[in-house]
Amino acid sequence: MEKLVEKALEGDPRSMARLISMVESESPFAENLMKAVYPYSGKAHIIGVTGSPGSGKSTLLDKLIGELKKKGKTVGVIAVDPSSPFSGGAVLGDRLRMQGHSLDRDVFIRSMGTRGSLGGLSRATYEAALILDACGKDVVLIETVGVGQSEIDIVKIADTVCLVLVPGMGDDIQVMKAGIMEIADIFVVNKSDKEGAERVATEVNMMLDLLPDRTWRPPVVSTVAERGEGIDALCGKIEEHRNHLKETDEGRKRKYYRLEVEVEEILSREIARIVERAWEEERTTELLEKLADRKIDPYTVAGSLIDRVLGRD
Ligand SMILES: Nc1nc2c(ncn2[C@@H]2O[C@H](COP(=O)(O)OP(=O)(O)O)[C@@H](O)[C@H]2O)c(=O)[nH]1
Ligand SMILES: [Mg+2]
Repeated sequence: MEKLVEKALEGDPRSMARLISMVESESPFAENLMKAVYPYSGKAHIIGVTGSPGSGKSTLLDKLIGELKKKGKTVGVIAVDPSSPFSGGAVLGDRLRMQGHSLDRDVFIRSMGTRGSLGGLSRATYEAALILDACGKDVVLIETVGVGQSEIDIVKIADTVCLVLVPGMGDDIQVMKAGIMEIADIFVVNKSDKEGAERVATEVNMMLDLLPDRTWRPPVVSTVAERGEGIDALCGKIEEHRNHLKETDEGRKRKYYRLEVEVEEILSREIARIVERAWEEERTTELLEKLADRKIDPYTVAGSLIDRVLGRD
């Protein structure tokens, strides 16, 4: 495994892919591998792109990759969208199609599934982003489908969150969903070639006016991803946001918040494992019968199990 980590850290795409597979499959080596790569992470700019299915996120990502490559940046992409697997599309182009994605050392693309029915981002998504970061990608782009929890979860991973909106999805505005407005750092009105795009932008701005003043007012950028229009402007705003994070206390606060969540999640996962194991040992037919006969209640059972795990009995 050491060899594999070493090769991945040197930027070998196949090794990176294998490390990601290991965290995705919850391999017993996953924890040690994360410990090994962790010290090298924390340098990449992690950008989340979220929005409703069909809003053009993948198309936008495709163009963003092209733009970032032009600037000489190395890019990692994680697409958490089981409904539309990321193809790499037009910009990655023929050269890649000829040699296969895995041979491109500048752009690494990985599709991942969501864990759980609500589309929440899995821990593995976060770990995959950390791996790509540690392996030297300057930018890690994460595409998530904007349904429910995953669009909120993205703040736990990304430095910069871009929310993609499109005209013609009803003027109740897609943004009104609780919490979404607050998590977006940049609003992208994609499909601006369509009628009603300007109104969407105006409405977002009006809604931003209602929010309490923050040190960063999210800009609203209009794009036509399909034609590559507005991509420079978007790149510019992404860069501006990154600088804002660096120059203000905001960046540090976010980092601390994420580290808090990270430790909390690892703790919950580890404790859940310990408790599950203890319960498996304790769970006899006899005990279940006692529970069924109401000779003992589940609270008492759980309580004494916890006492035993914690060594309190
Ligand atoms: N008219 C128009 N169509 C677009 C634009 N960007 C993407 N599309 C189309 O919208 C559809 C969904 O795009 P996709 O990138 O797969 O959306 P995703 O589900 O958000 O990843 C595709 O048919 C795209 O060609 C745009 O700026 N204008
Ligand atoms: Mg997509």
